[in-house]
Amino acid sequence: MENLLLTNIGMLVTPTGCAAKSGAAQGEVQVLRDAWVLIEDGKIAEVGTGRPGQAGNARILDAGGRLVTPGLVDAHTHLIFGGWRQNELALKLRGVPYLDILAQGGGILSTVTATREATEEELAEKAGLALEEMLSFGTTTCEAKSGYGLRLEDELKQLRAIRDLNEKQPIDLVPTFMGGHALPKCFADDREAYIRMVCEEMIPAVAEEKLARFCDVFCETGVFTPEESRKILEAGKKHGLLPKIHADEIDPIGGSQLAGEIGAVSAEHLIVCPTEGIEAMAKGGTVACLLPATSLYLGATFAPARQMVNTGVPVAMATDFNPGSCPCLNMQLVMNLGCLRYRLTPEEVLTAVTLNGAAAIGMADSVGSVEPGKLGDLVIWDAQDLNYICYRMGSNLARTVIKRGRVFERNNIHEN
Ligand code: IZC
Ligand code: ZN
Repeated sequence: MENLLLTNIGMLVTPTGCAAKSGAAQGEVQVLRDAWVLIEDGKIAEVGTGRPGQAGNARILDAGGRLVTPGLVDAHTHLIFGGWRQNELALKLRGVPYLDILAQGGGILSTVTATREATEEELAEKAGLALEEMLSFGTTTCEAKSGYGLRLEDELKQLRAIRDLNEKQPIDLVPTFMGGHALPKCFADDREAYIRMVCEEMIPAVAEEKLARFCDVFCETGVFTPEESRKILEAGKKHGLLPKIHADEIDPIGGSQLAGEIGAVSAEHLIVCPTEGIEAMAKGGTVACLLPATSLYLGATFAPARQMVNTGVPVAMATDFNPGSCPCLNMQLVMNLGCLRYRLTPEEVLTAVTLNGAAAIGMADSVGSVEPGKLGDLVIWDAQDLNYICYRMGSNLARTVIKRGRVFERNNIHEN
């Protein structure tokens, strides 16, 4: 693999360390001016300022005095699905709520039908296009959930598509099993039977084939109760799948409290998270993975991010890319909303979309900051400083994306 010396960095801004940052530390980032980064064998070998040492055989890339940050970590996506749901836009405009569309057999369940109809290759090909676009926006690591199969063979099909994609394209993918995403129609009269199937058939099979690192569940009114969610997450734990939970997205039914109690690695959404939930997460060491583009898309309120930071809960932010509540791949929009709607500072936002995102998916020891030993994942921005990328909106400011030392230029994101 070619080594790379990135020179003439006007400003290198990065959080530091291999663990999530909370409280005041979330806003404390390292700023190096006139910096350089040496990447060897896909990993960061050295970071310095002033004149770089010998480049050896490394290719030299001049950053032109621009801003450089770590590659962005999108810690929450429903990447693998068949079809889209543009038909729901008209329903939304008529005021039909998200959970009503689901209760009528639409929403997630319509994506389940389309996903069951697709082959593993078709799912991978479609998701591959999404990943190309994500890379062009600066995402270099991405979590990807199953949860549109809701029966063994189709959940495995989604997770195998993720495994295949992980080998075929540059973004590192972290797979999550989410058989607990919705109750399939045919189990409407026997919820317990479905939950038993998730716990006793799907989770063991997923673990056996090593297809996922995490187990996630949608704890929500009309979907899974906290008790049912606990059962699924405990079963996952028993098989080595670390717990994550969709909590307090629409109704505060106890998901965030459960997250803290069972030591979930992350809790997702948290739009209507109560104070007790925030305190439970702080105690349980749970990362709050906030999804502001979903709030925007649902016309909902925004999660109490400032209260979380003040209470010592590390805040991460991600896209929630999915065909229903957030068909968005752009982490730069997420950063805008982090400032404008959560009122976080650009520094807190940067930590949320890099190091804390990495911690939310168990990757903080290898990505999320620009430091020796971590992967050579960086973005050169069409910007002079961090404020600029949080302030501009609707453009793609990621000029060059570097993934494990490979260089991808914007304008059709070809490697060169
Ligand atoms: O397909 O609607 N919230 N799951 C929980 C989603 C949104 C994805 C979807
Ligand atoms: Zn989600």
